[in-house]
Amino acid sequence: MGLTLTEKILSAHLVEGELVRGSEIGIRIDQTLTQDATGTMAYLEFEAMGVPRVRTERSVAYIDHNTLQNGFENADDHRFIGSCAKKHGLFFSRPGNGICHQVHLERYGIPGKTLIGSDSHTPTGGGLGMLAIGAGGLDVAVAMGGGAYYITCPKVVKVELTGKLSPWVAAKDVILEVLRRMSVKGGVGKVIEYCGEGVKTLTVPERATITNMGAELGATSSIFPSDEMTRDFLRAQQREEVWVPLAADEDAVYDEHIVIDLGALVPLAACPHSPDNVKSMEEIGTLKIDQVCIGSCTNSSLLDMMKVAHILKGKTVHPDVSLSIAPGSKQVLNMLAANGALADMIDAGARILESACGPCIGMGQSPNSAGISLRTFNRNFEGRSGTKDGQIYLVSPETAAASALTGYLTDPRTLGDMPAFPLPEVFTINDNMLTPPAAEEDMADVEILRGPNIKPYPETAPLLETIEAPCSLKVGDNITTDHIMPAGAKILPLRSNIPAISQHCFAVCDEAFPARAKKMGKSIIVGGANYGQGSSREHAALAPLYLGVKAVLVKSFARIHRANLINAGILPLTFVNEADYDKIAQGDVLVLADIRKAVEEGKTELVVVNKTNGAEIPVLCELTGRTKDIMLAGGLLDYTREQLK
Ligand code: MIC
Ligand code: SF4
Repeated sequence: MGLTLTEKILSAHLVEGELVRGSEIGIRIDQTLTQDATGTMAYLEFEAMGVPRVRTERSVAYIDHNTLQNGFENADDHRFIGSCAKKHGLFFSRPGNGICHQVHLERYGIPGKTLIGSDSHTPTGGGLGMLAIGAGGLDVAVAMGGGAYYITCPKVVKVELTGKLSPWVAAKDVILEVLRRMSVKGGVGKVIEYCGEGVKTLTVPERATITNMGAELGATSSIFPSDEMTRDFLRAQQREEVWVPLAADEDAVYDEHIVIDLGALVPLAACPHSPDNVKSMEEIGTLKIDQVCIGSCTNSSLLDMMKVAHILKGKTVHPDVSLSIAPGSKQVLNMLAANGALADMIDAGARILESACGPCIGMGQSPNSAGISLRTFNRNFEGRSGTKDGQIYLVSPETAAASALTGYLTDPRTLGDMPAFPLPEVFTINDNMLTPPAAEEDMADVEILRGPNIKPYPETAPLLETIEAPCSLKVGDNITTDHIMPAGAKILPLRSNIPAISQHCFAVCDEAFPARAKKMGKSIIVGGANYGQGSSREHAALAPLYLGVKAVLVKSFARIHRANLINAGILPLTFVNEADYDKIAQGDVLVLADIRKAVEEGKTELVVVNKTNGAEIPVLCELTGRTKDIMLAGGLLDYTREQLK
């Protein structure tokens, strides 16, 4: 029986377990990446483990999220991460060098390698044929120290692409179509593998747009084969030597099969407030817009920017629209400057932003009151733009640029003939903003530079004998990590300070939650389906930990958030019968009797007693050998320290 590409890479990296769908496996990690908003915690955790130098083939620390520097906090974080990178053997991508996923694709990605990153869009590397996975900071810290990364052996979905995209229809429309079909929870526990004749028609940056936004499916990862297109891209990046051909076997067996005819696709948009609320321009109808933002790790490649510049050239942005553009990396920005495309954008009235995440994570450029904003990004969750009533539509760069000129959501196919946009023969290479680490013999002399806002990891404790605690919060389905631990210009600077950031926990849903939880001392959160979707931010587990949350009981979890809860020593529980969700109200006192003993004995079916109304609620506590030990120890940090002893 043939193997899928995912199985080939997994089996070449397997260090624990067997490749049996649904069982836990440990894999060796070749490369890691961190960004600054999750990175400070990751390096504090790495320091706490006591490993002097990273043991991966390549680890890179990027600064791209927190670049507003509205106060000393961000700048202190940059300095701290830079000094950690230097001391512990990592390359450091300085602020201004670009968005982690874009730069990693350009300069470091290698087909067939494994990459984990403390950012949910790490699967961007799948565009190069890497098995690239988003993870919590602590998992990345362990991998930097040479430890394995543990996942549930995924199912593999075959997405067969046939035909060729029509002019002005984009890679973004491909992934929006996949989201329309599979939904934001359709990818949980799965790797999405692209194949078929249509693959050959897509360049690496286009493939990367598709694998990037696979994160919004809840998928473990997404991957393309490594072929001649991959080779062309690596050659143009002057890295052809790392190319290897990779593909699934002809007779590989998949768990699901989807066929997409590229030629039949039309421009699409994800409507507020979910990336799977996908509609065609026709279905949406007339939509007057206030703002357009182009950029983010999904759509900020040179090819995307060249298309945008072409559309804007010689025109003026509509008087009612504010257009901002953030090219994804220094390489992209530099090439746009050299070839004149940047001048075309500026001339049309675009507001050029630095190469960073920017508005995608609410760092500036919030829309006006109830403003309608078209964005080439990957997430349009409520409140993420920085305003609660902003209406965000996710579209391709082509649709965004065409609409910026008309003032209305506009089908880019109305632009007429589309010229060819070829990949350059050579990209401009200058890695001067990627600082190498200190040589091994100089490591000891490097001083770690800490600022006053950088506080230690919150206190943990081994799993209690019995948990008796009130429900401090009850929420519905599809709660995102942007609900649990919002980001944006005001809150993001507190990422290195858990006591301070915890005061904003669940601010989008219930501003009184932090004070209530703290007052209760111990508490339990109850939620619906797909709880914790979105970001990899472990702060969505560390803030509840700090506020005394002992367990989270929901209908179902998103993958990374569930892992982050376990890593923080918070018990993840799911309802056996989803209808039992109605048997708990906020404030009810819940009891998990002899929970420690039950976990020690590996019991998975437990009962939560609602002391307030007497209901007995069966719940699942699915912890395997290793996650069981992590939970008993009080979290991954304590567990790893014990292991290292
Ligand atoms: C995001 O897109 O939500 C982020 C900000 O990049 C996060 C990471 C973070 O919260 O720092 C992610 O996707 O993991
Ligand atoms: Fe940055 Fe946005 Fe990409 Fe997250 S999704 S890494 S915030 S550009």
